[in-house]
Amino acid sequence: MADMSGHADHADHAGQMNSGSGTAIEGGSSCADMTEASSSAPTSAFDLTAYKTKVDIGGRTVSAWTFDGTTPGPELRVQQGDRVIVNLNNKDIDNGVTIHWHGIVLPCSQDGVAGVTQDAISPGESFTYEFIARHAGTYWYHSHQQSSEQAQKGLIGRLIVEPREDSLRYDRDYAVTLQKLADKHWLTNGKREGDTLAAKPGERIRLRLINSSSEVQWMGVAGADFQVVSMDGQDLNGPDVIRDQWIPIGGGQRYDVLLTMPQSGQVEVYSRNKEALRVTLGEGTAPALLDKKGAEFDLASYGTPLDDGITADMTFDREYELVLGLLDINGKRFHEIPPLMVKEGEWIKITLKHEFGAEHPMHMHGHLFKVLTKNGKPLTGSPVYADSVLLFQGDEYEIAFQANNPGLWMEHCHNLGHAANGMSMMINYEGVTTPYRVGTKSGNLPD
Ligand SMILES: [Cu+2]
Repeated sequence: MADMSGHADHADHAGQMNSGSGTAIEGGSSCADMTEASSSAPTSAFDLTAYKTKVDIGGRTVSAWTFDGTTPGPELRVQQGDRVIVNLNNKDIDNGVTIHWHGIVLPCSQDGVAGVTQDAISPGESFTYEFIARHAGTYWYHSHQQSSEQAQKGLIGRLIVEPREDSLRYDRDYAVTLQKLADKHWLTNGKREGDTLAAKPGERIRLRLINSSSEVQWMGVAGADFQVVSMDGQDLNGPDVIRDQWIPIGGGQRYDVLLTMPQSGQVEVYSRNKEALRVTLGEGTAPALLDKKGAEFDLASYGTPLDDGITADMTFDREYELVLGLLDINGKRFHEIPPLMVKEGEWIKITLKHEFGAEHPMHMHGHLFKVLTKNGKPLTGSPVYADSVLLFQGDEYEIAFQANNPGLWMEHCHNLGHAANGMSMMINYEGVTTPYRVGTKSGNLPD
């Protein structure tokens, strides 16, 4: 078994990026053996059952594939540092299910990728996931077996890791899932006419916006100034108070906003072009809405700089370039794309270029990376640490991470239709193997 010792918690982000969850055995090791070491961490245990049922989406009943009968599934809330144990049962999802803990840095065998880190769980079978929730923040979970089909049919849920100490102060903490169910019903927290959340004048509200759909959602806050306090679960440094800006949330991404309720009237947090994607906070008069052509939030110049020593001009052990096309990476698809090889301890830089086509929210498993540059320029605001970066046509980003979590990790577009068409590849540590296989013979189809 891999040595999992020496993973103290780190408050700072540079430290966070260095807190992987496993250490490779000399001479090679199997992903299947990379598990969380025992410890005295407090335990948060859950049972989830995947099954088909009908759900009420607000005055209308539709078919869905669910965890525990709802979509999104149960919100799992844990404390930072907890040992999270989730026993997943598959009742009747014929082709099998898994759970991928999106954004969580965990041991390879717990990543939930069918054919890479485990076999899909057949009907009547179960699998227990176990990992330490090292990093506080807003995460989510979804099946990573035929994920383009299973996530949109409803096999998703939220995972919130509450910080042991929060420098932010707020009175209410709400998570909000933006969803497209069955490829047609736009839902906010499972409701087709938006959600309404209680809030009193003067209260501070933290809203954790999770885009579980494959399409970019431009979200605006009407009726209050706000701060973007976190992206992909990772806090931003010195977040500016802003107003009337549209935030682009790519598929799989999370943005946490913090706002103070006005002395009278409501606050509306809503999508620029999807009527059903909205949250109404408080009571009274509805606020004036944003100009649809108003300013757009830019992660490259938001918040306050903080030197963590990780920059584009530092020395990297390996540098890779990924050119994103319409539905390919470097002109190739799936296993034709050579994996990015890394060795434990190395610093890796990846240049992502999006030359042609629709937006690509590129998601990396098993690691947090730092966004170094956007379109050739270093970020001028807060450092941004994330598990995904959203590229529009013409965009170019440099990102960096330390190879500190041995395993076999997916790197893919989180427009899951794009992933299912080939925008899916691997980041592989040298010497790490897997006993599992992808393909129609094994039945493991992660997308
Ligand atoms: Cu894409």
